[in-house]
Amino acid sequence: MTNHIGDMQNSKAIIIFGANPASNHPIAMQHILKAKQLNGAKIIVVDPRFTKTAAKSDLYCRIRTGTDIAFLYGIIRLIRENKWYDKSFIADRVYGMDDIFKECEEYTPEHVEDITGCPKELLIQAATAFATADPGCLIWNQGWTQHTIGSSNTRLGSIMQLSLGNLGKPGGGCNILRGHDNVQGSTDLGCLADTLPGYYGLSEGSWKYFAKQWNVDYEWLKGRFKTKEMMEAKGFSLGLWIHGVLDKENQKNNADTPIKALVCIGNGISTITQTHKVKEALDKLEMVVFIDPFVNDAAVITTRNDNLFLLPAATQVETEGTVVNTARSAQWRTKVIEPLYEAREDQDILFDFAKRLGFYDQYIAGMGKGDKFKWPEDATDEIARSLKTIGMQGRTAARIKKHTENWHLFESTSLKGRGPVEKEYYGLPWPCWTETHPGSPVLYNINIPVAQGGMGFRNRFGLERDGVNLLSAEGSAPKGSRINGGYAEITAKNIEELAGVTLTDAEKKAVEGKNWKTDDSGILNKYAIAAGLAPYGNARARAIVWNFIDHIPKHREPLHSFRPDLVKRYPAVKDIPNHFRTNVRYKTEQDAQVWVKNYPINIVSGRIVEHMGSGTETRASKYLSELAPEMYGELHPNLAGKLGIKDGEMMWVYGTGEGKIRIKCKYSHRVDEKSVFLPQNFSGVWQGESLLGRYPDKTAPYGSGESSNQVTSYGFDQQTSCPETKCSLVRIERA
Ligand SMILES: Nc1nc2c(c(=O)[nH]1)N[C@H]1C(S)=C(S)[C@@H](COP(=O)(O)OP(=O)(O)OC[C@H]3O[C@@H](n4cnc5c(=O)[nH]c(N)nc54)[C@H](O)[C@@H]3O)O[C@H]1N2
Ligand SMILES: Nc1nc2c(c(=O)[nH]1)N[C@H]1C(S)=C(S)[C@@H](COP(=O)(O)OP(=O)(O)OC[C@H]3O[C@@H](n4cnc5c(=O)[nH]c(N)nc54)[C@H](O)[C@@H]3O)O[C@H]1N2
Ligand SMILES: [Mo]
Repeated sequence: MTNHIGDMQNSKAIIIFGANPASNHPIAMQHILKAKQLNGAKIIVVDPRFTKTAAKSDLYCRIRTGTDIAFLYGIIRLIRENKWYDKSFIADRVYGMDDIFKECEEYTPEHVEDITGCPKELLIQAATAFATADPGCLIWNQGWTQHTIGSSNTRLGSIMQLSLGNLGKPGGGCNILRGHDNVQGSTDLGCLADTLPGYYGLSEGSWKYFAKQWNVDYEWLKGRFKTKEMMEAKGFSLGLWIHGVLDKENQKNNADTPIKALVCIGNGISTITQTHKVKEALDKLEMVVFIDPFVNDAAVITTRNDNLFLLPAATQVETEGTVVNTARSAQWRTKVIEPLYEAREDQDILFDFAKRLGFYDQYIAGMGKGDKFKWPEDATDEIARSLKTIGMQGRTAARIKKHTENWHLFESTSLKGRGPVEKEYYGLPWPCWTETHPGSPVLYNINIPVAQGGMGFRNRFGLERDGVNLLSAEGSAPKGSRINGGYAEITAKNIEELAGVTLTDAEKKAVEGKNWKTDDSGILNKYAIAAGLAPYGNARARAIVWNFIDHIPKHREPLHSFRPDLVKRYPAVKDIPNHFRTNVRYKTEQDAQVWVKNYPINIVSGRIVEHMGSGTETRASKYLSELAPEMYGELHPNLAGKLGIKDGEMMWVYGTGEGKIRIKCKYSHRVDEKSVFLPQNFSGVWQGESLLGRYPDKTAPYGSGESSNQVTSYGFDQQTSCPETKCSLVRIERA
């Protein structure tokens, strides 16, 4: 999220794609409603389902799932045609907008209507309301990311904001609402298959940097991997790990080794697609461990009867440490009670794992205090020291605690503090470059100095591309900058010239061979910021990503498309070998059959307000289960009528894979006549059979139901490998 949730109150128009904050982010929704009521903001919702959020909007555009790119190009075409774009922002701060303006040509309102199903008048109204408002805020969430082209959705949305100059200003921005309370924190810390903490890559240089941060020997680290090649290769991702268990072909990408054991900590496994395959994989592994305060729903999905371990984890009120919200602000969480019964805090379980596996000393070495470390403060400070790429240096445990203790002194629409936290922003949103930096509430804002949270775009991809300068133009540096225009990322080599300083011999020695991402001394950041320079440089935002499959975002029909006639014009990419160690099918899956012939109904997938994620936690609540006790599918009465299914009757839903579910039919006008809405929050029933008897005594949830992911289709994002839960076809019959 470039801006923050309170900042939405500063908007004049808010366009929401694939998010339903009225159900899923009720706090964010309050800020959105305040923007509407107090600031006159127009609210536009683009969603295949008429949600509770849509009910509060000024304009609702229903589109077919997986067609957001066509809709966005339709908006961008209108922006170009009507000259609503921000000419100087594009000229000074963006690379590659010409290619976007060219690509949008084919997306006339009529053509967009044909692809998306949204009447062209609505597209024009939405584009007009959003593009003529200043500033306009873009919100998205999982309706955009869980697609084969999810990464293209998020890129094109951001490009739309660039074209309007809506980045770097309060009330604007690209604002993803996201999921669990610490999703941002967990990706910051490297809970990803393709990065080290802080989004450092997997190259030898990054590993060597972290060996130093963690106080361990690089050779020792390397020795933990089968080969150096594996150490530097992307791992299996959450969506794809099952293929490392089940398919010999994929194991070739994993040094010819099958995955043999799984430790699952804080994840509901029924929430990835193809749950029937997940079961197969769980059954086949040699050992499975769940670390969870509840009985993880996957533990009853598997029918293995040995080497299955449930380790009771403490809940968040029984533990302490930082969480990071979607807007990059950190908060200190204090322990309310000691863990009850046999439950143990996650880190203690992991420390014990490390002891028994023989690397405990190395595991804790980064905190630099041997066995005398203080948890979680010393770990927080290690994070602050090491994660320089996102500017975490200023986020020490002491500062974060002070912010949380004084949270009532911060103003919510600007995040600005008063009194003891004067001139700082709540939770020190990163980048927070130094221990005196206030944090950065709005990314890429050049109207304030770097020392006060300003910055341009990062210089990450070289200085020029095909003869075009990638640095930003004259006049587009943050306020108070020593250099008026663009500049490269700060290194030991250029600091003297760019910051206009002369380093002492001792300083030179301290920073030798270093850059802003690797300098432990803090000298480079200190001088850069004193000269008004962002340590990561000042460059153009890229509309063209030459190292991605699609250099600019392209509409591609879903693998299981409702419109085979459009597949020819907008085909999926070629199959991708070794995509997160898995050979992933795209074009061959799309062409395998005319899917819609046998599976004529489109899934719209999403959440309900009563339950969270797999529902493991919330379905254990008697009262929430009373409100939403069972799984269902929403069908338009006209479609249900055609299928001969009455409201409240049971129906079988068959997926394009081998999965099927037996669920209740709920008549609803929220969906169109070709779709079924399936909530994602149930588990505990398997193809018509209850699994409740498989739970250990007295641990079965109050509410249970079939998991929608039995019937979501095969498909993974072409860049990130995120499972495509949001585009699937099914067949429905009366049960
Ligand atoms: N009550 C509750 N709150 C939650 C959660 C929960 O389970 N329950 N989960 C939390 C988590 S982990 C997350 S990630 C967030 C998710 O928050 P959201 O992203 O808001 O959640 P969803 O309901 O999955 O999806 C949002 C919308 O996307 C729409 N959609 C589906 N396909 C498409 C498409 O192709 N295009 C467009 N434009 N829209 C589409 C759906 O109709 C839905 O209304 O919520 C968090 N908050
Ligand atoms: N069809 C469909 N599928 C989807 C989605 C969709 O929209 N549609 N959305 C996707 C998204 S965005 C998400 S995030 C996932 C859902 O996300 P998941 O992470 O798969 O689901 P949760 O139920 O939130 O699982 C969290 C697990 O962690 C446990 N837990 C809670 N607190 C702690 C703790 O402190 N320590 C430990 N060790 N464990 C803890 C809970 O008991 C639970 O078992 O679903 C994904 N799948
Ligand atoms: Mo999520």
